[in-house]
Amino acid sequence: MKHWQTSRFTIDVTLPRVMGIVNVTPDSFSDGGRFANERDAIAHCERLVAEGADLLDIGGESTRPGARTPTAEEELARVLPVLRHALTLGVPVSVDTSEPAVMRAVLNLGADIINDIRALQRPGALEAVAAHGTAGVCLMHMQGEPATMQAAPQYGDVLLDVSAFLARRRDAVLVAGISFERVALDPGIGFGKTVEHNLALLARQRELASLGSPLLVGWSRKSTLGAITGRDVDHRLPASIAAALMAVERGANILRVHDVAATVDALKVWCATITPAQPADKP
Ligand code: 7PM
Repeated sequence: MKHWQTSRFTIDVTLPRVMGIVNVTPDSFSDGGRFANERDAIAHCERLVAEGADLLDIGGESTRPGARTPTAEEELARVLPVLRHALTLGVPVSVDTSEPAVMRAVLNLGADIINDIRALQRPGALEAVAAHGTAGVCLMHMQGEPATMQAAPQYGDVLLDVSAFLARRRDAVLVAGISFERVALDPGIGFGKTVEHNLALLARQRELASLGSPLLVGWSRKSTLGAITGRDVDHRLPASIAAALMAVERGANILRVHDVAATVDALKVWCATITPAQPADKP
């Protein structure tokens, strides 16, 4: 059984899993303050689990170009109340962070997974996860930093470059004492990549799946889908579903999505076509 080991859960990824996105970044124009956002985020966690999310991913640092980097205290003030509630919902919970102080605090509270778009490259991040001892980790590829990464992304061969980076970061994590079964890898769709780079990563995603770790991918509502369809971010659900199914067909194990119910339905159709082996195939 292929699996992803996390603090409280062993996630069976024999069949594709759905990770629901919970955003707790502040809306700088709403003066409703933290508490309205907090209540909304908690309600959103419950809704995603009811819709069939296998995992929740809580994020408190906006990766939008130009967004100001919050302090660890600000990030924790947003994330902790939502995390505390999410941990009662019966599914593994990951926290999207690159900051070692945030990692330590959320792991202390019981977060199952650290999802780091910087692949534990900040000083102290590797050590923070290693010291905890049982948490899962998702290592994502990004070229550059969110503020500037889309300026002029360049690769030799994007598949080979991303694959080599992920293999190298996984090695670093193993050397730090985090076991192989606790690591998932992610090509980082949209993070320092052109439309063509992102599409190559989907077309040749098998090469990433062959690294042997659970493969997590996020195509949900991303701008490449906007470039292909001409749709703005609120009208990218059909495109997101198409990309999600193609990713699964090419070996993705976990889909990071906004629209859980629709993705779960699409995966039910996909699963119905692949399992079990047809009686006629048996001797
Ligand atoms: C602005 C730009 C807002 C980008 C939000 C985003 C991924 C992730 C994100 C992903 C993993 C989004 C992204 N994307 N973590 N965090 N993989 N592991 O569209 O693809 O959700 S944030």
